[in-house]
Amino acid sequence: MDAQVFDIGDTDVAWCPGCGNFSILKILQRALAELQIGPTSLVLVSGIGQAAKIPHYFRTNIFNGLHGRALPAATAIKAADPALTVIAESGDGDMYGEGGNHFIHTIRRNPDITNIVHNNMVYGLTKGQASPTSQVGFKTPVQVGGVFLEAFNPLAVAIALDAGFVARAFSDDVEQTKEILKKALKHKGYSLVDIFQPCVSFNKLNTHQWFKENCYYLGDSYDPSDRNQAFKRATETRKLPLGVFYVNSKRKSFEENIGMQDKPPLYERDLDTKQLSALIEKFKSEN
Ligand SMILES: Cc1ncc(C[n+]2csc(CCOP(=O)(O)OP(=O)(O)O)c2C)c(N)n1
Ligand code: SF4
Ligand SMILES: [Mg+2]
Repeated sequence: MDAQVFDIGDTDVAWCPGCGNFSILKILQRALAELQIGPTSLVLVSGIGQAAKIPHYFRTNIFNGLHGRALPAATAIKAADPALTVIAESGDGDMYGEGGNHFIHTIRRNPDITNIVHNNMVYGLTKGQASPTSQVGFKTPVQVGGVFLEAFNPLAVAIALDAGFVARAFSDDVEQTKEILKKALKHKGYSLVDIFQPCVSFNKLNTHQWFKENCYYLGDSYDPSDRNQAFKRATETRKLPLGVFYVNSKRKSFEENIGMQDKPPLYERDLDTKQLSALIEKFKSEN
C-alpha cells in the first residue's frame, strides 16, 4: 500500500513552516501503509490543539472532539467495532493536562488502541504557555519568572501503571520513529508513543538542535521486558533516552475483558433494546 492513500489533496495547513508536526504526519502515514492498514479500517481520534489538527490532514475516518477527551472516545470506538485500528493522537497539553485523568484510567483499562502524543513541551495553539511537560526554567509570557514545577513524566507514569507498550521517539528521526510506531500499532492493548516535536514558534528552548543534542537511543542490548530497568531509564534527565522502554503483552485488553474482541461492529449486533427503553421510561417517570 502507498502512503498516498491518506493524502487529502490541496488544503490549507495551519501549522508553521519547520514544525515537527509535518514529519509526524508523514511518518504515521508511511507506518500505516507499510502495515497495510488503509483509510477505511482506521479511525483517528483527537482533542484540541495544534497536534490535534492532524486528523484534518488525513484521508480516513476521524473524530475531532473536546479538549483532553480523545482517549475515552477512542476506547468507545474500539469497543463498538473491534476490527478497526484506533489511534488517539494529540498534544502534550491535551493528553497529559486537560486529559490527564483519562490518560491514567485508559492505561488501567487497557483498550487495544495506540496513543500518540506530540510532545513539544508547550501549549502551541494558545501561543506559548507552559504545558505539563515544560521544563523547569522555561520562560513564557505567563510563566515570566520561568516554570518552577517539575515536568510531568508520562513514560514513568505509564510504566508505573504497567502499560503494555511504552515508547518515546523524535519527529526528526524518520526511520526510527516509523519503526517504533509500527511496533506500537501491532501491540495488542494500549500503547503509548510520546514523540518529541519541536515547536519552532513558541518553544525556543527545546529546538530541533536541542533534541538532537539531548537525546540518545536505548540500543539493541536494551531489554524492554524489564520493568524496573524501564522505569529507571524513563526517569533519566541528563540525557533523554528514545526507543521502546517497556513491553508487557500479558495483560488482557479492555475488549477481551468485556467480551467484545470478536464481536461484529455495533450496527450489526442484535441488541435487546427493550431493557434500554424500560430504563429510559423509569428515568422519565422518576424525574
Ligand atoms: C476546556 C478548554 N480549556 C482550554 C482551552 C484552550 N486550549 C486550546 S488548545 C490548548 C492547549 C493545547 O496544547 P497541546 O495539547 O500541547 O497542543 P499543541 O497546540 O502544543 O500541539 C488550550 C489550553 C480549550 N480550548 N478548552
Ligand atoms: S505553533 Fe508550534 S506546534 Fe503549532 S504549528 Fe507552529 S510550530 Fe507547530
Ligand atoms: Mg503542546
